[in-house]
Amino acid sequence: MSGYYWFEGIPFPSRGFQKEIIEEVRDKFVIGDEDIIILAYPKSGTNWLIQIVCLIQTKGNPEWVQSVPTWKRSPWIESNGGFQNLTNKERPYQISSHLPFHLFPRSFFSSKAKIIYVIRNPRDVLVSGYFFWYKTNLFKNPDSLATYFDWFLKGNVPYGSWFEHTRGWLSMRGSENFLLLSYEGMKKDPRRTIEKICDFLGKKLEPDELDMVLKYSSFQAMKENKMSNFSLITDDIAPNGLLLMRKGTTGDWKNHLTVAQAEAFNKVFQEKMAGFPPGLFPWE
Ligand code: PPS
Repeated sequence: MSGYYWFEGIPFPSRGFQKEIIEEVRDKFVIGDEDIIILAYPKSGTNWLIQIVCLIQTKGNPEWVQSVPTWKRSPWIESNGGFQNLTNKERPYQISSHLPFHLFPRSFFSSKAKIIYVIRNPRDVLVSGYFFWYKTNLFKNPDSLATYFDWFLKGNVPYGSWFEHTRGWLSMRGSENFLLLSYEGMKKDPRRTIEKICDFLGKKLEPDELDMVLKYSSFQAMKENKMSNFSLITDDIAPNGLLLMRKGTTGDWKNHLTVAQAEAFNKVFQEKMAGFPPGLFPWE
């Protein structure tokens, strides 16, 4: 399928990615023990998690998140620009990524670096992705949601199959440097989520600092903040403007998928995600 940049069977955005960087990231990049990694399949709440982690680092002070764009605070390691931004910084790094497990830096697997992986109901991921990518010049544009639905189930969407991505990263469940979060859990109890992240990262916040983290990582605050709402993304990538903060809800898929699509999705989900314990996926 054209409109993507293919690397070893995974479709990447058509601009800003190149084989040499993706290979260097996988084979040579050295992850430090103190680095923090934020990982998610696209449209799962990556930017929200980045905002929370940045605000934890500043103890709730919003100055950093209000003056530096997300991709400079926590660069996506696999993109050309992200790789450059990251390697110009001082250690320890805060790294973001959408990479599937098998393309992530090999050095990570023998490091003590902490990784936070966020999952989201793939039906909502599908709908969020559809309304996001078609506004960009980064991918082949689907002519309808039905087309995108087919592509999603086949894994012919940015970063490949949700099922493979999730299976791959969930193989780290139980490792002490791996924290699993869900978008649904973050929505249900954002305060508890922030506390969990603090515990995992070994950070302590005073109650008023935690209030500030909550405040500046809220949907509304991020939507109004041009450093986090993607309004700084240039016209060549998104000629009609780009809105990261679209709805920010759970279950929006019910407004978009037909009954037949929902049934087909359930079937694929059950087949591909068989073997995981009940309750692991909070939306099921
Ligand atoms: S990306 O472009 O792949 O990195 O997108 P990602 O950040 O992973 O996911 C975008 C969706 O996350 C929603 N979002 C939030 N929801 C609730 N609260 C906060 N603070 C928040 N920040 C981002 C965003 O609205 C996208 O979901 P949809 O369903 O499209 O609204």
